[in-house]
Amino acid sequence: KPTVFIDRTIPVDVEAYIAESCEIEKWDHSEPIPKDLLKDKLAKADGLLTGGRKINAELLEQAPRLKVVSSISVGYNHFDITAMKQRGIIGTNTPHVLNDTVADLALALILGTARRVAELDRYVKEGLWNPRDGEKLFGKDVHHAKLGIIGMGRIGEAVARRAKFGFEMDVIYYNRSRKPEAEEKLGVRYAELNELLASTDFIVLLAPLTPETTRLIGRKEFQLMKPSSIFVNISRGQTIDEAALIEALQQGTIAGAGLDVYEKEPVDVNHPFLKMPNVLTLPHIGSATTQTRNDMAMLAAQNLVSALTGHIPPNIVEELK
Ligand code: 8YV
Repeated sequence: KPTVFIDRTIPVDVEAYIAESCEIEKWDHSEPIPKDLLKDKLAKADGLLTGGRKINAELLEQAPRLKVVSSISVGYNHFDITAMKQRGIIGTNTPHVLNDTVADLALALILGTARRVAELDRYVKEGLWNPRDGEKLFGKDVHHAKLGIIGMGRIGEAVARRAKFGFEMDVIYYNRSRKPEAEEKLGVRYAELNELLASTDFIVLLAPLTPETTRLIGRKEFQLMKPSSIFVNISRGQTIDEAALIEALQQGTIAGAGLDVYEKEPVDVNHPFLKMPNVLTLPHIGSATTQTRNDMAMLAAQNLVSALTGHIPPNIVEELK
């Protein structure tokens, strides 16, 4: 039987599924694994089931038997594609099963930031509510507003569907390539990035992290946005210039931000974002529901087992196909 190193806490039924055809070495996610133990487990591993561990040449050098890395994530920026390709190692991810859960959270960030939900929840709980507050409590309308989606992949389409049919928003998108089917079925319109940034009330960044999208949104892009606009990032922290976002928020270049991802995670307790009432800060919970994480773990296990039992896994990442 092939040996699999499970580098992540996974549901018992998923582990049982893997155990039907593989020997299992594991380490749960609660504590960082000691270096010498990681080395020992990698040395035995034909397959690796992981979350966000950096899969680079240094790690692969310690895993001479490795044939497949199966990530429990849709993003795979932690894969060093060149190093994996050089060693003929298959890399897989878990698309589709998390689309709706992540899209729901994107809408939560839009609504929560627009109507100041976290800020005003604290306000009530701190006993500050004054019936004469009036417009001090006002937020921004989401219904019928204009939404710009950067990255019209599967999750982007799920966000557009919610925005169009749930909140009657006018939705435009920017993407590396045009999406005529999405335009047809969802009634969304393509726009060049600068037009999208300058003309929308809400901007949601959903592009995967690649060399091309690293710091895609920086000072120039924030300065194109309307002063009343709200920026939402649910992709990766590195797709923006975080210092430029801090400056834009401090200078009122934009009205607010809803963030689930950061350049450094966990975000530092003294980070400026945590002191800004107009910034909603969530701890990278895009896919974090029980059902979705179980579905992701099972799909990752199916990718892993199929690769180790002579089949072609359904979700090999594009660059390693
Ligand atoms: C994972 C993520 O969903 O799926 C992704 O790309 O952003 C992550 O949140 C999570 O780490 C589960 O592995």
